[in-house]
Amino acid sequence: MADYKDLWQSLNIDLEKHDQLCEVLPKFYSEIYLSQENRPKGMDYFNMVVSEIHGLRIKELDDHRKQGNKVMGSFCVFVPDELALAANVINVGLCAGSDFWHPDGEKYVPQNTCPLVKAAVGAKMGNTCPYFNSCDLLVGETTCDSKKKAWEILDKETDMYVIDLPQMKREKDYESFSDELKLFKEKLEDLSGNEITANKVKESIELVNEKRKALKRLYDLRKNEALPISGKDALLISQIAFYDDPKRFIQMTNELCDELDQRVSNNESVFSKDTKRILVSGTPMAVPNWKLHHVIESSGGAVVCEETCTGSRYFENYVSNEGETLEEQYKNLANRYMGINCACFTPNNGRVDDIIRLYKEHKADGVVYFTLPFCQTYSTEYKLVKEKLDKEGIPVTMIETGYSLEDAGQLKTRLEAFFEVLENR
Ligand code: BJ8
Repeated sequence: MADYKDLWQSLNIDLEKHDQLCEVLPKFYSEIYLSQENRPKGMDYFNMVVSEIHGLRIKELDDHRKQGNKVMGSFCVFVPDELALAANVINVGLCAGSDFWHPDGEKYVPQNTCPLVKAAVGAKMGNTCPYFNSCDLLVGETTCDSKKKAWEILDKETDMYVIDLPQMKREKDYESFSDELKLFKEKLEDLSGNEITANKVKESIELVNEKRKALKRLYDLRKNEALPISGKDALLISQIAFYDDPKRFIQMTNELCDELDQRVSNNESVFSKDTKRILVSGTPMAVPNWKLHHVIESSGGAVVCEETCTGSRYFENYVSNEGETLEEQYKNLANRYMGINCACFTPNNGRVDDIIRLYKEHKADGVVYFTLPFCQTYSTEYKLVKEKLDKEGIPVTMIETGYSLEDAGQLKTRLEAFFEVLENR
């Protein structure tokens, strides 16, 4: 990575602490990612993005701001990129996936808080993440209690806006979310000084749908018997989708998929035939949380799909571009976003239907239900999911694990035992 010290300093980054983070990431990445055999050539781009994780993209955000434009950060797949893009505001995903940020987070939130929230608070309050410090606005949402309280803490530090997400899916909830989108549009106009018109929203709906299509193409390739890409690599691409430039991301993902198409035609797989095909379902995995995928794929399994927010929930279903007026567009956006089946909704029966559908489409052998510690919505929902999967004869095991690598050996033992059960079915 080039020298970005001046840029980081201008963003008020704690350089000493940040150096410690920059030191560990390359080794960690190399062990988990670069050690894989037979990776597609198209992963070179994504390797470069990681090697420049706090460099190139931060410089692009800085250039954008220097041209008088704004950058916002968000933490959830319910925050619509389409409205941000229509205001020429860059939206970057800020969920944080390392326990490096926990000590700073624990100064503000209880130790027994979801690791994702704790890390996000720590990254901002400790000034160790240049993405947070490149944002003119942070946008939260009312999904879970941990997040709602975290917004109040971050609000003291920076400009914070919260979208009120309904927790049920009745007609009035769709209308209420549509109204929220209108308020969010006004906030973005205030922030950017740019008017959001129906034409601009139309263009951005098209662009974001293209991004979803590229990700869907990648995921569809993982339905083949011959797996052209590892689950780890697919996860990385989904994670990068949250902060990369959308046009470049679409191009590079489609180029990679061209190569993967070729691999599929040649019946070329990165795993041997007896590898157990696993659907991972549950809470999101923010960069650099690659632990579970790494353990699965070094214990005789291959992850063939993620029913998570860093997976199918991020890209499935498109926004209709039929609307000609802003009012119609808010409704179309609300229809797509309210269709996401997050455990923060009650009831949330659509999620288990998604799990069963994806399990079948991806020809999985079993489901690993993943939850971060202290995430009550996802851990409680496991019981309901398991009951339905049992009825369908779908094997499932639950893994609750945070960001620390200390339990990696234990996880490996548990997963090997699960794969043996799958083998003997
Ligand atoms: S749509 S999963 S991104 S809320 S894991 S912070 S729920 S305690 S991240 Fe999420 Fe949006 Fe739902 Fe997806 Fe809370 Fe659970 Fe932590 Fe979570």
